[in-house]
Amino acid sequence: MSASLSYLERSKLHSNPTAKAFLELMERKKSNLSVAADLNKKAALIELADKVGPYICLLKTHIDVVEDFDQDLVDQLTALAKKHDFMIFEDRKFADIGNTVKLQYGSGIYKIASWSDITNAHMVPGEGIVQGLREVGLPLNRAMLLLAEMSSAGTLAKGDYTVKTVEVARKYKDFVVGFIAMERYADKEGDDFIYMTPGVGMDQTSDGMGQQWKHPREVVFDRGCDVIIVGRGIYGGGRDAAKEAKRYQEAGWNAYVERISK
Ligand code: 6AU
Repeated sequence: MSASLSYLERSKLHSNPTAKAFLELMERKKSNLSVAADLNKKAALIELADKVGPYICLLKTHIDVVEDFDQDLVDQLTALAKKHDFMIFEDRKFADIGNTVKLQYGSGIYKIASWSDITNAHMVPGEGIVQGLREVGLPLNRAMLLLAEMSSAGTLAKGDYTVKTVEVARKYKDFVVGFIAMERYADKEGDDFIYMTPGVGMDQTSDGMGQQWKHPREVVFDRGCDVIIVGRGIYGGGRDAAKEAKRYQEAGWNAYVERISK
């Protein structure tokens, strides 16, 4: 059912303030594009965020690959998020016991919970990982995605693993607002999960290292997902990142409009 509703209508179904604000932002900005900014220099990351900022709803970071990370990077990214009206998703892929992920999320060098609106986690350790992250994230109004599936060839996140992941998400809906997934699963009464899908590219289908890229229309229209996550398709190979971001924004948004109008 959720797949046929607008992002704005769905924002009203969420109690998590970040999920609500994120769905409103998508509608306001006409963007379901997240850029995966996998760059290892602070200046390059800031430059990319500023260039693609007008076209995205979400900037996805891997903060631990930045060689010259400092608090100023976080300050500049959060200022750009305000300037261009996007949110930040640190793609940390937590994967440890509850007590450890609490420390990894809230402290250390990166203090992810202090600046990242959304983060994600694997379900490998069991539901304690959600409990630990939720303890830190909920008081800060943060939101989380569970990795229910992956885009890479040979992924073990499938079948029963995916089904169990969705069950855990339903238990902690105040914090787990969606999934990293390759397709939308059957909605149950009361479900409204946000589906974010990596492995999106319009010009190539594979990177030779297991990544598998699909077209935005296939992801949003055919598979019913909500957010396209695009990295190298936008900034790779000397591409003009702003131009490509606009192209992906239009492709993603058109597929969404087509989906909710059918
Ligand atoms: O478009 P790309 O292939 O350059 O970048 C894809 C981005 C990378 C991956 O770490 C991430 O998406 N990713 C994820 C996420 C977002 O959790 C899961 C997955 O299954 N595949 C994947 O590529 O930053």
